[in-house]
Amino acid sequence: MERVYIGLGSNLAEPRQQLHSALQAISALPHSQLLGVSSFYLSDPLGPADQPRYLNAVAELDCALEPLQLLDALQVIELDQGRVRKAERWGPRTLDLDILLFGQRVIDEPRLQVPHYHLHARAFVLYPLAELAPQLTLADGRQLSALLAACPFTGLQRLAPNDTNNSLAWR
Ligand code: PH2
Ligand code: MG
Ligand code: MG
Repeated sequence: MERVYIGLGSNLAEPRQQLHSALQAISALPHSQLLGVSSFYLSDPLGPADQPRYLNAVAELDCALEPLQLLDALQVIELDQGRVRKAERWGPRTLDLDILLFGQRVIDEPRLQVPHYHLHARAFVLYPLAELAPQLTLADGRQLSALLAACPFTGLQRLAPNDTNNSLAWR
């Protein structure tokens, strides 16, 4: 089993429902156990500005799948929830599931780069991740706390737990 963190994002077609459905599907993944879910955060879009704000969160799991098996399973969930892959980079999407961290592994393959390439600079990833793993150290030795200190809490709005109704139910 390795400790895995998955970033969830949606800015189309009822983002809150998208995240809840995705979490249900993640909790049913084989050889995996969902351990926790961060608060949900509303975030200004990174990339093209003419798209709705995103709803973002991070999920923590123990996973005995291989990274590419997990990626396959997450892409099935994305497609099940109406994800259409478009050419536009960073354009709007119903559901995006990104493997942020996979234990202490460093993966650089065409389909998968771990740690996720922009993890260190994205407030909508770092703040929810820090709720789950404030003491985290990345494989390259960087401390999550140091990354957070360098990443202002801007364009981000943390929703109250009873607004998202998620975290504790998964523990
Ligand atoms: N995902 C993107 C592009 N831009 N912006 C926010 N706020 N949140 C996201 O999850 C996001 C984004 C591509 O994956
Ligand atoms: Mg993404
Ligand atoms: Mg993605």
